Amino acid sequence: MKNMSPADSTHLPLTDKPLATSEPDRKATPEESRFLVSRRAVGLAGVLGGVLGFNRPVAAQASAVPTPETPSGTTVIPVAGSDGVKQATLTVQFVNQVILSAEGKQVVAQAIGFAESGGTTPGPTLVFYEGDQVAITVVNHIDQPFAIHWHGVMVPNSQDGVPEIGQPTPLIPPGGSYTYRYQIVQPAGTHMYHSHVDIRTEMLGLTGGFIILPKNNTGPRKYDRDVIFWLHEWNLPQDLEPQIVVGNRIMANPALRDRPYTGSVVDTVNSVTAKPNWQVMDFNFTTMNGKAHPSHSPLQLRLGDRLRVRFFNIGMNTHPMHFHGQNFFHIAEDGVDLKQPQEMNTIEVAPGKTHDILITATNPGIWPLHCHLAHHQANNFSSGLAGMLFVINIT
Ligand SMILES: [Cu+2]
Repeated sequence: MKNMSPADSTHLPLTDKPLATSEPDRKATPEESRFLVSRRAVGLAGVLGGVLGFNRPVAAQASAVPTPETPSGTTVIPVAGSDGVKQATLTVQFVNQVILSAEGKQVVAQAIGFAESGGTTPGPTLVFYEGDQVAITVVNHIDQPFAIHWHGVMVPNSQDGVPEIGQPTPLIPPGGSYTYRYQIVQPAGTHMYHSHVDIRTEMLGLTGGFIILPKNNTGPRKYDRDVIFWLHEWNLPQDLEPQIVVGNRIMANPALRDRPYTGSVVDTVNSVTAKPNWQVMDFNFTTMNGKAHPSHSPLQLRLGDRLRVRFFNIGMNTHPMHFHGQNFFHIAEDGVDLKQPQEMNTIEVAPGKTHDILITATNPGIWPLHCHLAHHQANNFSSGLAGMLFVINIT
């Protein structure tokens, strides 16, 4: 984007022109000034925050590609062997996933996870680079066969992971393993991996993120931090008494009506360890990277930081993810950069989709990034704010 007019200045963080500098006390460029004063909907605090943010480096080095982070999870950057092939291993096993740990209570889902992510789901976020030759060995330690589908990744038919339709792709038996081999032939972007055999396996957690990074940070979208948020839904049996039951569906908990609001995030949640029921739509727990609020630690940002957020959804519901305090830019969908990034504050993440957004921290404060479905802002319909919510603290 050359010869940019002031009207275009809200899109400045997405231009090819590097904004980054490591000079600690430099003056803002005219373009940066236009961007900051043109920010809408952030209020005076946001504008002031943006001005203050000038005095901090936007990115340490313009050429560095930040390593994706997986809050409460694991990121794996495979290393090339002597043959130049990047190698990774995914060991699939039954796990006890602690999706909520707060106020002395634990909610544990008997799920499917990965040894490499410490026995949790989602699995480790795999990070490759454009052009990489990859070899990913998948080991089956559960009691049923499955195959891994590389969702959005352009692989040969034999590596696609859907044997039930006759693809020449292997079914990995219990106790067996298979090494998927292919070359990354597409540009950098955000993708997924998940089981494509027996829907139970993917609903119970046989999933993970797959990110292709550019070899050099020469693209138009500079950022300092890169985080992934895997969106997941769970139905777990919970002791809700008294409750209103219509058919077999819990409609409300009348205890909440007659009790003053306590603000407790787990006030109707008991400790439980159970198999999730994958056959229903009334999920009572929702998680980001396998944990429900308030089990996460807040993400800390400094004014001026540019945060790339990658959303993943392979579940049953679309999650309208909303951020408070300032807008963000939608920069990519299904791993493909948008030609015209869109400024917004809520993005719908439908099943099967990945979306990338860019948040430039201009408004100091403690802000929630959360799903806007009401039930997904609670743990088991409790009154406190919880569920699919992550706190971002901008200082
Ligand atoms: Cu949701």
